[in-house]
Amino acid sequence: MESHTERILITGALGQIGTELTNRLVEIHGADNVVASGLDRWQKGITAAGHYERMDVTNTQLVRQIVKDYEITTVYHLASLLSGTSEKQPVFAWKLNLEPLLHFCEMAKEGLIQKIFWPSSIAVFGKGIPKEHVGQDVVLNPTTVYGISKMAGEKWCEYYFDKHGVDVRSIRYPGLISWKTPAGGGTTDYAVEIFYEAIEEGKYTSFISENTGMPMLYMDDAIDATLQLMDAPKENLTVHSSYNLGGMSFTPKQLAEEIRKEIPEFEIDYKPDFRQAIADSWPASIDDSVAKKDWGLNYKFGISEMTGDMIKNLKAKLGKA
Ligand code: VAH
Repeated sequence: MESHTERILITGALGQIGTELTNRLVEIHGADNVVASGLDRWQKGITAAGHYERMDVTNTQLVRQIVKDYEITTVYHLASLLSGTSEKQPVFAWKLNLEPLLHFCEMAKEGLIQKIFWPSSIAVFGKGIPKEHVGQDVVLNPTTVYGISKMAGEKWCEYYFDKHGVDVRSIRYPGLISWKTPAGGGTTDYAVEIFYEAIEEGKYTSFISENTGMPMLYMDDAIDATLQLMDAPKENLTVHSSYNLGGMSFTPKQLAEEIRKEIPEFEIDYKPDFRQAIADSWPASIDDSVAKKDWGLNYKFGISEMTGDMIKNLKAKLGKA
């Protein structure tokens, strides 16, 4: 009898999203049905997956072999360079952020895999649109390497759905904040670093200016949203590029004020760097009503709940409880 068990491959499994998504997928599907992969050597304790493969996602032959060997049905393809890093390595960013996605879509077209999740980003938005409450279907005019690569990836997702019925699903994540994995070269990662510095040094120099609002999301809500989208009946989905997801919007100044409620002596100053121009090109807030309608997107963490949870868990992680 055909098995209906999902066999899951996660690329970028040791990254910011991958670390937490892997553990949640193991809880749901069992360790033996989850294959974590990454460039790093096996890092015991980071991931609960039953299998780990050291895999360069740009090595298509190796990826195909792993998909076949483990009889993978579902791929969470997270491996990517983020915005800050991509600006420094545009050609490699294009290769890494696009080619593996294309190959996974080809594998799905061939019937080798059944379902794909791929993260896009609010970085696909750029010039010529309002800064606030940006809608699902506005013109995409990214001005960063990362945003251009994510816009192209969204077009490939839409193409493979329209032409070949490939079940590839995607979310335009805002900045993601978590305590389990350190920041990874993103423009929004000031909102991760600030917590480490607040706890360890009592002060932080932000590379984003004080009144720059950006859409942000706590990782718990990001993982919940990802699993909600992947569990949604295919016929309910009306977006086949990538769903807007807005989370909460705040500025470095507002976040610092929240941190001071837990660490009163915390001090912040501002020295914007090259990432300020990236942040200025992005919206300050997002309209995610289509995701709420299609697959029931909701949130549990606002800025206060997130700040409290981050500081509690980071203090324990850093031995400062
Ligand atoms: C970045 N954290 O800063 C990512 C995200 C919306 C930004 O895609 O590059």
